[in-house]
Amino acid sequence: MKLYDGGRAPNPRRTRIFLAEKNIQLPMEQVDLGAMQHRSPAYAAVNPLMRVPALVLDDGMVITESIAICRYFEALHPDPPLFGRGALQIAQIEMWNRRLELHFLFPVSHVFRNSHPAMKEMEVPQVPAWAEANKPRILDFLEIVNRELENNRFITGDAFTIADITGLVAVDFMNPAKLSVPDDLAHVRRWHAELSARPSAAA
Ligand SMILES: N[C@@H](CCC(=O)N[C@@H](CS)C(=O)NCC(=O)O)C(=O)O
Repeated sequence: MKLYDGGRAPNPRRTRIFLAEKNIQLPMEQVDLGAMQHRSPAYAAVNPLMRVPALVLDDGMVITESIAICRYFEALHPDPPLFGRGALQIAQIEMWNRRLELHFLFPVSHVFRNSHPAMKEMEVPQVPAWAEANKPRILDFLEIVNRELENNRFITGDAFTIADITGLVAVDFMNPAKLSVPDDLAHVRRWHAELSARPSAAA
């Protein structure tokens, strides 16, 4: 089994944090996105979408998509449960993970990819107006997250889950996108500080 990893990029990091929370160690191969290694024919043979992460199983089967890889390991190692247990909890965690992806991580990624000079080669064409259009949407969504965290330690309640991992990675990804959590969103800041202090955040 081997995990193709992508350094500081947010989606591979989601998988690494998840594995660290589960205390799972895997052989990893670094794919250097800056050197465009993920566009090489060798990596395209692993993942035709030319994105990281990708997990290759011992029989050669490939799983891509950070969350699909996490779900694979959740099924193999159910403790601690990071996708929830029971119909309601599983649905709530899925809901928040999707919300945090669609309304936070992806928009931050659009800002970074469409405005940062280092992304010129990867995001073709770069559309600066799309970067600008996403900025207010991120702030509007963070207001909702802030309200949710008013009475919750983690985004779905008392337990740390995959949704918190997506949130942590998205807040950290604001930095290279030249964005930041506004000072008045105190609950988001408190949440981010607690998530950052977990040992898995270093993954
Ligand atoms: N939905 C995929 C997204 C994978 C993805 O876009 N990965 C980025 C790094 S965070 C990548 O490989 N980018 C390379 C490129 O855009 O050319 C997942 O969750 O794994």
